[in-house]
Amino acid sequence: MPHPLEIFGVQPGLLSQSVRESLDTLGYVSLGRLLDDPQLEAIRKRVRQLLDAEGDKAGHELFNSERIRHPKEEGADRLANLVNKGADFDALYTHPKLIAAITHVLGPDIKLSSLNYRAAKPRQGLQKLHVDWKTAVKPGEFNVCNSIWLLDDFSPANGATRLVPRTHLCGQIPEEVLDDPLQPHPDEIILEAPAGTVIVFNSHLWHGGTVNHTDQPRRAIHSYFCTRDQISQTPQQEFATQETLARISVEAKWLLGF
Ligand SMILES: O=C(O)CCC(=O)C(=O)O
Repeated sequence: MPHPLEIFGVQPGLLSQSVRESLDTLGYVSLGRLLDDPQLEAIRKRVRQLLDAEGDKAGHELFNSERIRHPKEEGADRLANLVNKGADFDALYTHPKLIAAITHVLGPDIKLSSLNYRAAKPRQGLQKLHVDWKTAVKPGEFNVCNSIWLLDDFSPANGATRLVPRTHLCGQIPEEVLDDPLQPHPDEIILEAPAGTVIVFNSHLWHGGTVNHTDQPRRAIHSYFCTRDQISQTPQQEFATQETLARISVEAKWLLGF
């Protein structure tokens, strides 16, 4: 029986050496524009429908989780549990290049932790520099890895994500060493890339949202992975609907932890 990663077509060589080096040394990499215009338009349309339909409840699966409690964020709109909210989102956690990058960081035993939407609202969206883990870890002992699918062009003007390169290797977390994690960091970079791009970043890298200075929301979907031994942010097996299970592949089910 081949490992599910082989069935996904995840083999050495799928990622260039420079991509692997960037993940290792800087802690992040752009995989380029993996969504074309029709895919992007379909995803944006579905997101608009969900925001309208869910109203004040949008993101409730994230905020009400008994497992990993996520504080409600006034400066951003959220949607959660996107695995079960339409086929248009399937590619965002099953794309072979994405899986190759995630497994490069976490090793072969991964699963999807959550698939959520976040949009920095106009003139809001600033987040503290943070990591997506409770404590500092030793370099190489990584438990979580994130990716961000850009639904809009990202720029310093519209609340793009900031990252502090190489901090996944520093063995420290921002809240323990920074006087004010809300402030700009001298070494931070702000992502700039066209809509449709996916950026993979080690979740132990210091990162956070910035202020959206425009009058349009800055939209993105986070496809967030952990090692299989961790508790996922969304209980994927519990939440998986009959419709999802009938639609997705055996490999996708494996990624949900089945
Ligand atoms: O959407 C972003 O720019 C970053 C979001 C983030 O890091 C988070 O919500 O933990």
